[in-house]
Amino acid sequence: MAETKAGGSEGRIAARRTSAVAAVAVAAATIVLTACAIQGCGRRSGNEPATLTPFVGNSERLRAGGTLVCPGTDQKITVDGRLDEAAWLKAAAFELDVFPWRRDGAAAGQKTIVRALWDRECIYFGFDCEDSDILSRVTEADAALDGDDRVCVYLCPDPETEEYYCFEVSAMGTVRDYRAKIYREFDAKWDAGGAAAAARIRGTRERSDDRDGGYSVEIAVPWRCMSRGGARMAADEATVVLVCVCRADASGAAGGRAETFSAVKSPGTRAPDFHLMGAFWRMVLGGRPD
Ligand SMILES: [Ca+2]
Ligand SMILES: [Ca+2]
Repeated sequence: MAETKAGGSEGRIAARRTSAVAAVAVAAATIVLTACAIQGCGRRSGNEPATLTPFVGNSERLRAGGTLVCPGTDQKITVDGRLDEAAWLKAAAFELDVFPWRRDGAAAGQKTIVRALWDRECIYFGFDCEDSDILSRVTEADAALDGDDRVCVYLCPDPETEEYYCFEVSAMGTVRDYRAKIYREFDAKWDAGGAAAAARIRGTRERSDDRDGGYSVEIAVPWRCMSRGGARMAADEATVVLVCVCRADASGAAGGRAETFSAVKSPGTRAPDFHLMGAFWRMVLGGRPD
């Protein structure tokens, strides 16, 4: 269930329309894959960083061919860029800890933690991005976000078709959605009806002479906007979706707009490119909310 809070001040910028949906009942939320010890997690307020769940090893397991179990939730997720719903504490969490194309060979760039939840209406992703230099200037929906700080979710619910659905959200909450097919067949006109996204910035935008804290993003993607088996998709427990989650970290340190990419796994290409099946990994829906 998603609801977007539109408007607001800097740091709370809603990007998509409200998607009010009916209430659904409870389901048990399970995380099979995670060795997730929830410590020091509580509801936050204001602009506190959305640092929630310590966890270790999920991304490594996904790289090794493991499957991420995405817990169901019966809690309303308000898509406002704040991961302060209690449901996020039970989400499946992983880190974008691979930087496939860093020129200097350094292992680590800026930290990104991603969380995922689902209910009958939507799949939800929450991002917490450390970012010392937030660059985000594109305000027009569906415009290219190259050069802006952004996070990306690609969902492939029907692997046999190699068709997938793309959601890119900038640090200021601008959304670009499109449908794609391997390899790089893009349908920019496709629109995810009912999808919602919002972002919150901790710091300043478009200023590289100060040090920012980072930004957080919430995304809600309705199942029904995607198709599987030639029909509108409906989610159920044990549904498997292939997922690629990545981030482009823009920085202006060199006077231009350099980008550093991170993800769960490297697609193995020389040049930055996540539009390959090798960039995807498996997610299964757990804990049915009905
Ligand atoms: Ca929220
Ligand atoms: Ca940045």
